[in-house]
Amino acid sequence: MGLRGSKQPEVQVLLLGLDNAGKSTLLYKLKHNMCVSTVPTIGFNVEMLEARKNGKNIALTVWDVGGQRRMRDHWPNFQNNAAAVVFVVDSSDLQRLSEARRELENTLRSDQLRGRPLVLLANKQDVNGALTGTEIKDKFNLRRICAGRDWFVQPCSASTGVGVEEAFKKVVQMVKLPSDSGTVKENIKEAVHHMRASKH
Ligand code: G3D
Ligand code: MG
Repeated sequence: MGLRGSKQPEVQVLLLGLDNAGKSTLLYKLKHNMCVSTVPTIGFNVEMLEARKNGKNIALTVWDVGGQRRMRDHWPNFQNNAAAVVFVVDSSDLQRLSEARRELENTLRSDQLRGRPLVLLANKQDVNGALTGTEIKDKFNLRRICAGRDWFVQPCSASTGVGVEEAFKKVVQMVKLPSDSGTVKENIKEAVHHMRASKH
């Protein structure tokens, strides 16, 4: 059973990236197709999105667990059941590119995420001077750090919406449906409990 009691296959997607990369903006754009003004995420945002894959309706639960430094320690709690990783990069913030790259490399090193597909979003393409998707791909040395998994780079702008739909479609195309999602709910409950507890 899914989180809302539905029987459709449910896959977990981790939305990661440094703070200010545009994760929350992207999530709300996807969910509501509108721009809302975001505040830095403390804790996490989660949205369930519907999609079709292999002729079935599926539910994608997208976890935006907050990119702030102190939240990054919690990322592993969400990695257990992740079917895919979406990593958002602020392509206009050249000063933090290497920090973003390091963070991505660390994430991909996780055993729990082994072989999971990665969609890298080269966000903020609407900003003058933003690096292109190809430039980010090269700077991040993606071909090397993504050996052994499917990966794809999608340029986008979470605020204008350009490229956002394409990114979502790519994620749907790349995720593998879980053969058994029975334990997913329990693990999520546990992670949420842990996050709540650690806020106090
Ligand atoms: P985060 O959730 O990754 O921390 P947010 O990032 O979604 O909160 O976005 C951080 C800031 O970047 C926000 O600006 C948001 O409007 C802006 N932003 C997100 N995506 C884009 C984009 O594609 N283009 C541009 N130009 N800005 C974007 P504020 O000013 O509200 O802090
Ligand atoms: Mg946020």
